[in-house]
This record gives sequence, C-alpha cells and structure tokens, in this order.
Amino acid sequence: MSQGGASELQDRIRRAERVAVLTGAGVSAESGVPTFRGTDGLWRQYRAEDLATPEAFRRDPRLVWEWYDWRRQLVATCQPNPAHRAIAALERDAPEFLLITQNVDGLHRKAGSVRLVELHGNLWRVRCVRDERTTENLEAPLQDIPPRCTCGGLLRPDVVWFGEALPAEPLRQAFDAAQSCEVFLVVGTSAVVHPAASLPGVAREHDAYVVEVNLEPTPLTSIAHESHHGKAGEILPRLLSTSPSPQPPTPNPRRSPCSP
Ligand code: BJW
Repeated sequence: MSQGGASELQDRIRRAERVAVLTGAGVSAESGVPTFRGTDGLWRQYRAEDLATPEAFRRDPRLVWEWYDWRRQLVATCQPNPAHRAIAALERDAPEFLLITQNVDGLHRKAGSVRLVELHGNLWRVRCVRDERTTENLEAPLQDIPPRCTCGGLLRPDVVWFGEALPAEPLRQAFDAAQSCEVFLVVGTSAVVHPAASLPGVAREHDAYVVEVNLEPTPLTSIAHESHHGKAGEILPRLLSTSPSPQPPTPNPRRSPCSP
C-alpha cells in the first residue's frame, strides 16, 4: 500500500486531466477570518439559529445584519494566505480545474482563482428579498441597518443559510467535477454541512484520488487516500510544489490496498 505523499500527489496531478478542490473556512483561518466550528469559531459564540437561517432574518433583520456587517468589516482587512495562493497556482497548471468553495469571504478570487464556484454565496453581494435583484459592493460599514433596495424591499446578504437551497448551477458544476476528476483535494472543512460534505465521497466513488488537508481528523479522513494534519498555509505550498516532501502524510489505515 502506497502511503502517497507530496510526490505521489504531484505525480497524480501532473497526469490528471481534471482536478477539483473543495475548501472550507480553515483555508482562510491563517488570513484572520474566523472559522465556524473551531476553538474560536463563530458557532462557539453565536447560535446559527439566531443568525444564519431565513427564520432569524424574518424575525430580526437588524440583528442578522449587524452580525454580517461586523464580519464584512473584519474580512475587508484580511488578505489571501499561502494556501489560497497555492490553490490559485494549481489552477494555472491544470487543464480542467474547478475550485469549489464554501467560503463567502472572496479571498480565493483575491488570490487569483478564476475557475471557482461559491456554494454558499458571497459576503460582498446582497439580494433584495422582494425583487431578487443582486448588488455587489455595498459599503461596509453600512450606513443604514437593515439596508433597503431601491424598490423598497429589504436587502439580505446573498449567502446560503441553513434550510436554504444552494445555488443550482454552482451545485451542478460541483457534483460534475466530483464525478469526473482524477484528483480531489479537500482543504480546511469540518465536512459536516451538506450537500458540500458529500462531494469528497462522490469523488471517491468515482475513483478520484482524495487528499485531505486539515488541522485535525474529520469525517472525511477515513475515506481519503491521504490526510495531512496541520495548517493549510504551511502544508499546501509544500504539497503542491515540485520540491520533495520532507514529511510523509498520515497513512490511512482503512484505505483499501486496491484503491487507486
Ligand atoms: C484548518 C485550519 C488551518 C482550521 N488549516 N485546516 C444531509 C445530512 C444532514 C443534514 C443535512 C443534509 N442535507 C442538508 C442538511 C441540512 C443542513 C446541514 O448540513 N446541517 C448539518 C450541519 C447537520 N444543510 C443545509 O441546510 C444546506 N441546505 C440544504 O441542504 O438545502 C436543501 C434544500 C433543497 C431545496 C430547497 C430547500 C432546501 C445549506 C447549508 C448552508 C450553510 N451555511 C453556512 C453559513 C454561510 C453564510 C455565512 O458565512 O454566514 O455556511 S454555515 C457554515 O458552515 C458556512 C460554511 O460554509 C459551512 C461549512 O463550514 P466549514 O467551512 O467546514 O467550516 P468549519 O468551521 O466547520 O470547519 C473548519 C475546518 O477547518 C475545521 O475542520 C478545522 O479543523 C479546519 N482548520 N484552521 C487547515 N489553518
């Protein structure tokens, strides 16, 4: 059984026609963006039910907007880190590539990623609840909370809250990529929020080589061919560069000897 490692992954990426990457909040942690479920995660301080559901917004749009305005101001000061840049560089070398992000912070784009889908929306876009029109670049901090559309309807952040459907076309592209890629890289997600969390399993079922990078084991660790535990900003540049890896990955004991 091969233990994989940077050289095995690099070799597979070199030979691959199609590469896909799924990212979560952990990829932006080293940029200073809080995660949701980590030690200092947002859901440790705030209840998702109060802030990230359509019911919460209907009940108290001002409270929800105050929270999002605070996050927008925080993210506005953050810059991409080496993990974002390593993923952007990977895209430049791959014939077919899709970055599937659950993040709403826009840092992948800022790092130069182009072929990407934002499954949970974007913090910098707002949508009118009445006429559904979206607008970018609303100022932060907001002048009026909650902000209103020119039609008079309430504006909401154009992000996906619990119980809401993910945007159809990005979701279709994400599942297509998971089903057709040869290498599927998963970075900095706790892999508990569906349907995004199903994508690595779909990739694995379709014979992709699945590699996880995370501070700690996740529900995906048992299905990944390789799991690398540590900071994405330190691991990814090494893992995706052409220089040999000084550290072997944690081998997955449950990996089948016949797996690709
Ligand atoms: C590092 C690191 C470093 C830290 N380096 N690593 C199937 C089964 C069970 C439940 C469901 C299911 N299908 C649907 C559901 C319900 C629900 C769900 O999944 N619930 C579970 C939590 C139980 N899903 C939904 O409701 C979704 N909608 C849906 O399915 O709709 C169906 C429908 C169809 C048709 C009509 C109507 C409905 C929507 C989910 C929306 C999620 N929204 C949020 C908020 C977005 C906006 C905002 O930002 O405010 O998305 S919640 C939050 O979680 C955010 C994230 O994108 C998402 C995932 O979190 P992520 O990215 O994994 O972050 P963390 O914090 O959890 O993990 C960080 C990881 O990084 C950790 O593992 C760290 O160790 C690691 N890390 N530093 C490397 N330096």
